[in-house]
Amino acid sequence: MAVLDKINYPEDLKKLPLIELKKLSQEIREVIIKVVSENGGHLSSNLGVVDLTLSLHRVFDAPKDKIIWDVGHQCYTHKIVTGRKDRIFSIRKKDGLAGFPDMKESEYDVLNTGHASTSLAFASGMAIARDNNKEDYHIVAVIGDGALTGGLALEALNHIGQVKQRLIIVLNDNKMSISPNVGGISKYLNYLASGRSYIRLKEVVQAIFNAIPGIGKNMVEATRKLLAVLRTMMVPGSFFNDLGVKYIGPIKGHDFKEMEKALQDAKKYDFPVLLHVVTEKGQGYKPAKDNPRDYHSSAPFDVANGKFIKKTNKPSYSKVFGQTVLELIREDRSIIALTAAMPGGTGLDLVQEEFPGNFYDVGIAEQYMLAFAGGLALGGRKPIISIYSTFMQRAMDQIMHDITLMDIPMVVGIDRGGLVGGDGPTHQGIYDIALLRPLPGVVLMAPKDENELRHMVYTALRLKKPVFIRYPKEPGIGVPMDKEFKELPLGKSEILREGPDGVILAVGPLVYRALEAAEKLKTLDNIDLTVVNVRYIKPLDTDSILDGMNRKKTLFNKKKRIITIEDGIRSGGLSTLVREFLATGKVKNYSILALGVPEENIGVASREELLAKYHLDAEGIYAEIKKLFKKKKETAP
Ligand SMILES: Cc1ncc(C[n+]2csc(CCOP(=O)(O)OP(=O)(O)O)c2C)c(N)n1
Repeated sequence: MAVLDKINYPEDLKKLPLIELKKLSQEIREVIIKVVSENGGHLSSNLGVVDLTLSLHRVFDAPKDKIIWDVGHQCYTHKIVTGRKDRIFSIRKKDGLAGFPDMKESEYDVLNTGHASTSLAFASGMAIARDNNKEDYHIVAVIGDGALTGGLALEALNHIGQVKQRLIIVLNDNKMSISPNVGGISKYLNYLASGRSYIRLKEVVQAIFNAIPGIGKNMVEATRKLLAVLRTMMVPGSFFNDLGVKYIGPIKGHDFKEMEKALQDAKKYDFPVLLHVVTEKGQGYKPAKDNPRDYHSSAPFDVANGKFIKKTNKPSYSKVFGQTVLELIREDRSIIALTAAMPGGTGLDLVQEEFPGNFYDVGIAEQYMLAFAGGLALGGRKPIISIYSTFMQRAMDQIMHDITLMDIPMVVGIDRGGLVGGDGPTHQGIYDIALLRPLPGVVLMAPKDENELRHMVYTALRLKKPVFIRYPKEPGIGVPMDKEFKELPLGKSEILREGPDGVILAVGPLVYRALEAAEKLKTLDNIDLTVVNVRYIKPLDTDSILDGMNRKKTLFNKKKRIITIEDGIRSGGLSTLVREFLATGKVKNYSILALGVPEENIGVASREELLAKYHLDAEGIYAEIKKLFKKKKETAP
């Protein structure tokens, strides 16, 4: 009988002898590997924290004690042992378990997470609230070495060390963010984990004595004695201790006995402690252990050989973006490519390999990255950033205060703009248009396909302004790629189909879905529409709207029809821009159908399922427009 069969809740774990615990950890790894091989998901990180999670749930009493997972992508074992074992194969699927902690899903999920570095701030606030309420429970924040590079986490650490309330920080150090971790703190953690602080001290003391002329060699015995005393006085983790957070570690994160002893120990303190737990990403599955980056957010794969199951040979927008930046750097070395901890996901790893001097991975530091890019630009470099739409939200103040108000030139690729499958509400890229739209001087483009993306990056560099280019997480269309770059005239859209009955304005690759719908409307319903690839959401090509609306009169267009299609939040997005223009009075007697994402909390589903849900696939666009015209036809004279 599998040990997992008798585990449903944390109490069940507490009874297990060590031998069964080790067997359970193996069984859980097998489940995680199978689940991710089928559904896709965060493999490496989840395999890395199986033992840590089991230890936490054995030592603490959740849900009374609060265990907070930073980012939350590593929560699979936690979900398995907190009553969700039977649903684990539904993870990331429509109506299934969320891939991240979700308070609505379980009382064991203290916090909804997805964006990095929030755990310490929440833990700190909750600890103060607990103490104010005179309640008694433990608060444990589990944060990775990657998430600790985020400014928000460091701000929290700064405050936690000052207010000194009781809480436990478990630093899960696997030396990796998604890619190898970067920065001084990461180096410092490696130094602590290696136990080199004493060795280093020894080297320094010996070097000092040896450097004293004449007496150096004779002091060996004295040095030895001094080192013995210093060793007993040495406290590792001085950075944390000096901040006011007691450092405990390093602790072997796959050794249950050592971990549980350290966690029990941590419970005793009535001030903040940090347990430095060293784990290994991908533990238990060789392909993930050998290549933790590619299995970080993994596509489905064949368990037998670790090969990813490729659904298409069409290039992703991210890859095309990275390739384009690489080609541009070959011609112009003043270009600097920037990512905040996502070199692989953004395609900028191509630049990192060929031009490491023209590339910076700043860690999970989106705010810093934008301001840093501002500095590069003021100094005469040409920054090109790639950032996921959802994480760009973090850097909105830098975009406003530090970039657009000074009109500092840079190119920002907004990757995963629009509806994003799998990861759920925290990872949606649907707010970018609405956030950027009101900012003065900003140029915002969206390519209809991967070839146009190349021209946009090229054009953006030449505009010498803050330029944002938004593209989705889906395969490219598979169009042929132009060898030569060309400039796309600023603020000009592209008319792809002409018809007198109304005009569709579509954003990004939704243009192709709109074209498909328009063809079907013509063939089946004799509704003949103009289709415009918006290209520039800002500045918007209002001439194309006027042009599209002032065609010859037909049965359908007595009232002017305009349809906006965007996979972003409707309020504040393209539809709002168009409404604002129409409200100027230049167009009379119009009506607008705005297809986009309503203001609601989006559940977990694939991108295609979400597009269908919001009538943004070809079928949905067709049906919605047909409905609109049916209404019209009935009332037409
Ligand atoms: C603000 C923000 N930026 C980027 C990401 C993307 N991201 C998800 S997990 C991750 C790496 C986190 O590394 P670490 O905290 O060490 O956890 P590990 O996966 O190594 O366990 C990154 C960069 C994010 N979730 N949030």
